[in-house]
Amino acid sequence: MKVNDPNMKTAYIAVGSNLGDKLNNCFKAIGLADKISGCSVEKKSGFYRTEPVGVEDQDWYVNAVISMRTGIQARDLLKGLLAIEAGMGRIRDKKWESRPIDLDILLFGQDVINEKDLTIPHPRMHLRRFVLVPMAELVPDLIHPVLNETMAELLDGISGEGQMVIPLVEV
Ligand code: A4P
Ligand code: MG
Repeated sequence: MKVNDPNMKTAYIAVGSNLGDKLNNCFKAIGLADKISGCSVEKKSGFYRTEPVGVEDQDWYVNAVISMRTGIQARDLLKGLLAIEAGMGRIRDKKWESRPIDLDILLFGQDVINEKDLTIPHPRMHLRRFVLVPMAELVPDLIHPVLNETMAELLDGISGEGQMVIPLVEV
């Protein structure tokens, strides 16, 4: 499939890790995402250290967002991402809530999908600084297809309480 094929869409994927070598896990997952058939990674946000949201007693996460050009269906992209998660394993961990990698589809073009195993836009993306800070960095003017606000506006509208997001400076 050609890169400028009009059937191709831009998908935004949230990348997160709070187990093991978190930054390296994110790099590895992004490299593998680029190999999903019919897809290529286009842009990457910076990486951030982020306070765990909605869970008690967890280690801080490393989070980022990537954009992908994709000519496949959202459902097939999800399959590819779930295979990467499975391949990167949770083998040495006993509590499955922490994980070496989490890959969520945030947006898939301007598509709105409400299926049993797939909800797009991601139902919690607009509430989360660990998603909106990297999204506003990458595409501040991109409009959320349901809420009709830009990423920058959504970020402005949420409280930072309990949601620290700190740029990670690589050493
Ligand atoms: N699924 C439905 N819609 C989607 C979608 N848009 N993208 C289904 C990906 N998957 C989607 O996912 C469970 C199932 O959701 C998938 O099999 C798919 O069919 P999962 O990733 O195994 O489960 P999860 O991540 O534990 O659940 P969920 O609901 O995705 O959790 P969240 O809401 O993503 O929260 N704090 C910080 N700072 N950073 C984080 O990254 N992440 C979470 C996880 C909590 N707190 C966090 C972070
Ligand atoms: Mg998830």
